[in-house]
Amino acid sequence: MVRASGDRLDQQESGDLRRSKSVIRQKHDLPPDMHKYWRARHDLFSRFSEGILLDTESWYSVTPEAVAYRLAAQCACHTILDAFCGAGGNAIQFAMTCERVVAIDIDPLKIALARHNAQIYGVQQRITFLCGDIRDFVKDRAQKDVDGDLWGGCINLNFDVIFLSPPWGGVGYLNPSLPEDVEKQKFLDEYSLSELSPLKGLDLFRLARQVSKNVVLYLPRNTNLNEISQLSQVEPDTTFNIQIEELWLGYKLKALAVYVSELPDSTQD
Ligand code: MGP
Repeated sequence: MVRASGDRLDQQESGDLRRSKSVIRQKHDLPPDMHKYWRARHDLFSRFSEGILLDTESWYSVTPEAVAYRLAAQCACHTILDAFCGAGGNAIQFAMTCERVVAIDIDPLKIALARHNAQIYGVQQRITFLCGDIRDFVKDRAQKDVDGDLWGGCINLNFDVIFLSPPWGGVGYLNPSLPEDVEKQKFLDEYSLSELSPLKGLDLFRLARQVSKNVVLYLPRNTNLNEISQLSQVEPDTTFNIQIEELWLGYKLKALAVYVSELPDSTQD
């Protein structure tokens, strides 16, 4: 079911969220191997102490605020789609550089958290939150005579940019498991785009291209660069410009941003 809203959470919803067992309110609600994320809480959200709420998955997958700030500067445009918004770390920053943000997540809890967190930053009015599957959103957009009221009236919007920060398969992404028949080589710990979910990297890119000419992916720092370059071959008749940016927080590399845009057709004068 799709529910759209940029409005404030009502008091009951806010209360429900605070009482939810899935929301982590203190360090010891996290497993010991995740305490490092608690220690980094003010890097994740500088306004953490004002009441930011996260569930377990968001603790390890939210984009740290300074990184989200950089991505938002790079993605500044009129209308942006955040296809896997999670607890809202990126959407909040996009709301500061873009006129309109549409933020989708399949998990209703993530949408409630993102709306709550956006309220703390005072940007909830610039974000339309939609609970649903990005694959359904794209499918619905492709329908002929699509009902314009679908997906909170966002179904027919022109998106200048689509941003994708999908699940990477959990905290073990730096040590991907390998098929037994693979011999030990030097770069065994490279991350393959085929480990992304709910779609493998190339399929995710194909899906994103149906929404916008400009696709931005937030990927593991150990992603195989050859696989990223294969994005350029997904549409044989289109020439792409692909830029890969290392996203550092202090002295630590956190992730890669991959910016893909279309180059003009040089055969047309
Ligand atoms: P990390 O490597 O788990 O943490 O995630 P850390 O503390 O930087 O690494 P360490 O080397 O000090 O142990 C780094 C960043 O990757 C996080 O801040 C998230 O923004 C991002 N990230 C991590 N995971 C597992 C995911 C994921 O599944 N999806 C997305 N979109 N981002 C993730």
